[in-house]
Amino acid sequence: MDEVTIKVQGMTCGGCVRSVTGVLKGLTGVEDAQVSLEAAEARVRFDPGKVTVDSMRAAVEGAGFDAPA
Ligand code: 9UX
Repeated sequence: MDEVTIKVQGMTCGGCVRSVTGVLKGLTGVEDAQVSLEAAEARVRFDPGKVTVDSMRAAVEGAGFDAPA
């Protein structure tokens, strides 16, 4: 299992945090996601054989937030 921290910009309340958490945890291969509003980032534990960091960023962006590299 790998771990990565990705930037997540545009979250403004706890609902946003729940949305981003759900989107990340909904990806096959994502084991856990801890999203911080204050830090504007998500720490994700994942199986690199099943999911890529790029696909995590794409999923976050698809939910309406920014996930810069
Ligand atoms: Mo809060 Mo975020 O009312 O998508 S849920 S701003």
